[in-house]
Amino acid sequence: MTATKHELLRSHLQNLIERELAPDERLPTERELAQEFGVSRMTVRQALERLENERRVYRVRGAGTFVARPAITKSIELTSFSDDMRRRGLTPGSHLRTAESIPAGANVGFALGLSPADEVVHLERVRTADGVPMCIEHTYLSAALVPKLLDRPFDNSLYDLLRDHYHIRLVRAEQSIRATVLDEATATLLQVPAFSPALLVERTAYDQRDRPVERAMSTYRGDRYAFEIEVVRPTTDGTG
Ligand code: 16G
Repeated sequence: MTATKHELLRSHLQNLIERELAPDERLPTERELAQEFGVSRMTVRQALERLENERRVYRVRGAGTFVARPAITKSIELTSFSDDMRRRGLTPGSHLRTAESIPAGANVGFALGLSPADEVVHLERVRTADGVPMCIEHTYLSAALVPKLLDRPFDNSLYDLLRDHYHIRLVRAEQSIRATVLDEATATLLQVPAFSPALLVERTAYDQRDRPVERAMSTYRGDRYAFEIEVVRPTTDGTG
């Protein structure tokens, strides 16, 4: 019985958010919803809190609950270099410098859940935006998951290739960003002076089955690249 009321309330709210109301429009009050669905205000509040945590609504103290704008930013999406550049209005490019099959070694093996002797595919690519080098990328993929990758000529998006040929969709990643300076060889590839500042981004990306598929080290030139990261304050107070 309660479950049914609960479900009705949820689907009603969903419908309001997705179809009936526009962003920034106000939802009915907790009291109105409680009355309409014959549930306690606490139940309504919990449903709204859940939607708030999912960032589908936002609440303004003393004013009510409002439909949130769909917020899609780089920080909450796992994007590829190609996606990132296109979004900035630039044309992504790639020069493949190395493509080889090698033993994983301790660090990459650890990240990919392999033993050090297991084979990985290593790709080294200079990534460009409108033809300008932006980043040097070393990518390691578990060889068992991408058979014959090295036989495929590819000079575009790795993530597209993984999706289209291997049915691997990368859905989440653990990532760290560190400041660094470029050694001479890397600086030459990026066409900047040696010892220029750079950002080193290390990523372990997981597929839809939560298998670690990719370990990547991307070195971005510091003068041309900024990471935009959205941070959200957790909502805990339950006021409305
Ligand atoms: C990004 C990823 C890299 C991935 C690449 C795929 C970071 C720090 N790195 O550069 O791990 O291999 O995108 O891009 O985000 P692609 O699909 O354009 O080849």
